[in-house]
Amino acid sequence: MSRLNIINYPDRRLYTIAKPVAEVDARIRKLVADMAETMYAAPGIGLAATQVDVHEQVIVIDTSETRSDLRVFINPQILKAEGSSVHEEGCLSVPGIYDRITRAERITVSALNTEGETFTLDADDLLAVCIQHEIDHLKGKVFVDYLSPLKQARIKNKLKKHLRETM
Ligand code: K1U
Ligand code: ZN
Repeated sequence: MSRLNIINYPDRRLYTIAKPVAEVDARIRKLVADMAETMYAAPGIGLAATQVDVHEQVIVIDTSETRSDLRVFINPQILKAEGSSVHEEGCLSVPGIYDRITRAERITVSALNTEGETFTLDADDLLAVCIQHEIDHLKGKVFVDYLSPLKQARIKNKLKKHLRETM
């Protein structure tokens, strides 16, 4: 397994729309293993392939306390979305920035697993938030895009300043 480099906002590559995976093969399983290693090391509770500059529809998530419940979603699709709730979100591509985002409270998602089999999952709470956040990445959307232009400008300045200070 290898740790992958995570692209930082506002890199334009984060705005690429990911293509569906044509075949779940050894290459995709290696990508999943590398993404899981990268997510656990970061540490994060989710990671989309877009964030590691691979523009195919692959997501890994582990919202468990014990960090022992890896979930993999290949070609995910939200079949149903109900209610709305506000949750504080962060993003490994936007380090140090957290803000409140409104999303559907409960979702039903279908996807392929690492064997290429279709499954359907009902999700709520943090898992539902995380799945929606990661599917947004695959669509070329970052959570800060939901914030006001003023907040977005402040975040870009903060990240640029941080980059200057660490170079
Ligand atoms: O997509 C990402 O960048 C991962 C992101 C997922 C996420 C977090 C919170 C709400 C929605 C989506 C993160 O994992 S940010 C880091 C984080 O939240 C966390 C890290 C370690 C332990 C617990 C949480
Ligand atoms: Zn993110």
